[in-house]
Amino acid sequence: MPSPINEDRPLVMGILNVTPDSFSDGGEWFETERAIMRAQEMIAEGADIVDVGGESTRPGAAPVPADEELRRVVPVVEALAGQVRVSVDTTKETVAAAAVEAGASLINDVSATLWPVAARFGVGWVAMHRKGTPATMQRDPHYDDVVSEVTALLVDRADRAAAAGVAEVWIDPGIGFGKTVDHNLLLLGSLGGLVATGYPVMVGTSRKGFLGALARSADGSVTPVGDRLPASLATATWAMEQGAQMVRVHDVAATVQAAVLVGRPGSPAGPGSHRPATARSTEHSSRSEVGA
Ligand code: HH2
Repeated sequence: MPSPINEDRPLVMGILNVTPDSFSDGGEWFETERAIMRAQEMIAEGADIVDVGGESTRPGAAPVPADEELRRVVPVVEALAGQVRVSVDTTKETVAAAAVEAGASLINDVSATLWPVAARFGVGWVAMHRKGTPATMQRDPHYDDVVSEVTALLVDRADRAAAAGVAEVWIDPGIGFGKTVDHNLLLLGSLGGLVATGYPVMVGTSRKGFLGALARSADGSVTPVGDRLPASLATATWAMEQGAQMVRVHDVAATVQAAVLVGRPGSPAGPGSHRPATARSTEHSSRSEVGA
C-alpha cells in the first residue's frame, strides 16, 4: 500500500542512491538487496516517499548509460512499489518511463525537462532548477539575480507541465546545482517567493557541500559529509517553516521529527497548510494526488 497523505506535516522524501559514486552514500546501497533494505529502514522511520536514483548528480559525476541506470533502478522500484510511494530521480525519458511502469508515481527530474513523460503516464513531476550539467555546474556559476532567474524558469516549466495535463507539479530551487554558497543562501532565504507561486515547493539541502563549508568543524575544516546532520536538519526545518511542503533527505527519522514539530497545531505553517497545492492552472486527477 502506498503511504497515506499526511496532511499534518510537510512530507519527507528519503534518498536512496543506487549508485557507486553519490557524494554522501555512494556505494552503500549499490546492490539491489541492500538498497531495498535501506528503503525499508527509511519507511520504518516515517519516509512518505522513497526517491530511487541510479545516476549521481554530484559535481563532476560521470554520466551513466541508460541500460546501466535501468539495471540499477527498476528492480528496486519494483520491490518497493507496494510498500511506499516511490519516486524516480532521473533525467532520462527511458528510465523515467520504465520506473513508472515498475510502480513509481513521481518523476524527480533535476533537468526539469521530463514533464511530457509525466503527462503521458498521469504521474507527478518535480521540476528542479539547475544551471549547467554535473560536469560543469560548479565552475563559477553566475546569475544577475539568482532568485528571480530560478523562479522564472521553474514557473515557466511548471506552467508548461500543467498545460500538458500534469496534475501534480512540484518546484525545487536545486540547492547546490550550479550555485555558490551565497546563491544557495539567497534561495533558501527567499523560499517564500517560490511558495507564493502556488506550486508546492520541495527542497533538498541534505548533507550538501555548502553546509560543510558554512557550519565548519571545531578545528575550522570543512565538516565531513557524515557529520552534516545538524546543518541538514536546521536547513530542512527552515525550509519547512517557510512553507516547503516536502524535503528530500538522507536522515529520515530526525527529519520526520522536525516535520512533526513544524506541522504542529498552532504553528503558522501548521496542519492543512502543507497539503500539496493543486498546480495553478489545472485540476487534480485522483491518480496524481500525493500519496496516490
Ligand atoms: N539533490 C540531489 C539529487 N537529486 N533532486 C531534487 N529534486 N532536489 C535536490 O536537491 C536533489 C535531487 C543530490 O543529492 P544526492 O542524491 O544525495 O547525491 P548524488 O546526486 O551524488 O547521488
